Amino acid sequence: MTSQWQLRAAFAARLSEMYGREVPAYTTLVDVSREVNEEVLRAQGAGAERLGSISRVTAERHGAIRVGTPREMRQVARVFGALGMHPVGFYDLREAPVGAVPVVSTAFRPIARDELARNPFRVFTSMLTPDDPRFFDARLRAGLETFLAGRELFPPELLALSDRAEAEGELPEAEAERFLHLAVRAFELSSEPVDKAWYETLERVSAVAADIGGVRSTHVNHLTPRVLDIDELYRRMKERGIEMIDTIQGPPRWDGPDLLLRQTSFRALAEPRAQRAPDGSVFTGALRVRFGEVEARGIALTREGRALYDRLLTLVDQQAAAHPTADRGELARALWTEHVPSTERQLAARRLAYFTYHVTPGRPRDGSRPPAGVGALVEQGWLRADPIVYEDFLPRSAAGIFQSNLTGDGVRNDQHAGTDYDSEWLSGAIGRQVLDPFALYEQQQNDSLAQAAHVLELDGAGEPRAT
Ligand code: OOG
Ligand code: NI
Repeated sequence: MTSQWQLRAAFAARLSEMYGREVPAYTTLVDVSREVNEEVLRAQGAGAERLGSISRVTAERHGAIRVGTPREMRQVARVFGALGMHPVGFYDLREAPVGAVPVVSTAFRPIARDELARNPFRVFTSMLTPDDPRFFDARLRAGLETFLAGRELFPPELLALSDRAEAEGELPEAEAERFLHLAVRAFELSSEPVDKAWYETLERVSAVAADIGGVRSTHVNHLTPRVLDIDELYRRMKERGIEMIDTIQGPPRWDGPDLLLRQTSFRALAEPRAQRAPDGSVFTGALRVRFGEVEARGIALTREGRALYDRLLTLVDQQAAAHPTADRGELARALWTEHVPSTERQLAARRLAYFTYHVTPGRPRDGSRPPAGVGALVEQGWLRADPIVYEDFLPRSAAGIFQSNLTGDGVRNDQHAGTDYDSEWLSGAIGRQVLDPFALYEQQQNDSLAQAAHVLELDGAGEPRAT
């Protein structure tokens, strides 16, 4: 029998193999990431594994895919459900300041601590919003809906196997093999010719819309390895002559702990794709939609921590606008240094970041009472605090990633009001509850505190309280 986590790990590995064949520059990115990770590990020792074991980090990937309709979203949710991945977080990328990104998104990922440790594979999954009048007029909307209704992304056999894996939590070997084969194939780049005129009609509105609704299948848009030093990786990719986007998205490089998520990418490559001209002839053209991305992950922030992050981003924007020649990275670094606590201890004390707490083996056993409050317990060596790694995405970075790789800006007509979507709406569309990432981290933190309280109580030492 192959369990869900084994299916997930195998799927991630095979998708990686497939994507490496399709996009060779991806393999370079993986190689350089591994090189950098090994060096960081050698230089820092155990410290390098503070936010995940090296085996987890080495295998860690996120994928990005794009679908067209709630029906396709429900289907892909079944495939990911087979892999123990749940929709977490709602991202609305339509409000991006420039460029037309007519999608709303969620991330499918494992949620339990032990599942994440086994393999944290996650997929940023975006769904087109054809009914948003800022992007699509009634005619284009109808055209898109008809086109999307007529395609099948996931064969019935794959969906049936998915349901079985989800219901039973595992698959027999032969079925597991078949499931993996069909699942990987569903995300390969299709060789079916793209209708050039239709694709271009959509592309004028939005390159993302064309990539989703202009073709009769879906494909991995990128697959992202995790690296322990993204600044070093960025340098090395440039050295190799690979054209990177201008910036590393997310928090700046600074002297404090890694926080949230930093990402960068190389530019979308022109890939040969079969196309059909209006006269019916088929030729090989080139489309530029897929790219390579890499990321460094840091500690998950609480709502308060996240609000601080968002505030600082706004401040960086304001200062950058006021000083157009200044280096954005420097501006950000200065603001971070001024406003963000530079140690894990302070981040925990100010409740800006999430940690799990564990009773230390070396705690006093002389019958002395533990102090009240988690802070004091950690301070006096009763508890150890381990940071919780951020498993999700950042809307602003995601919008940046989308935009930096679009061929044209497209158009968004802000005369119209946009269609309202939120997490609840998406839950309804998917037919599964879209989970709140903050609640998941908080739960992990609380579970660890409850566990610690239990251990201390067994020792007759009383109970740690969260305040
Ligand atoms: C998704 C872009 C967002 C990320 O890592 O933030 C993303 C896409 O291009 O489909 O992958
Ligand atoms: Ni990505």
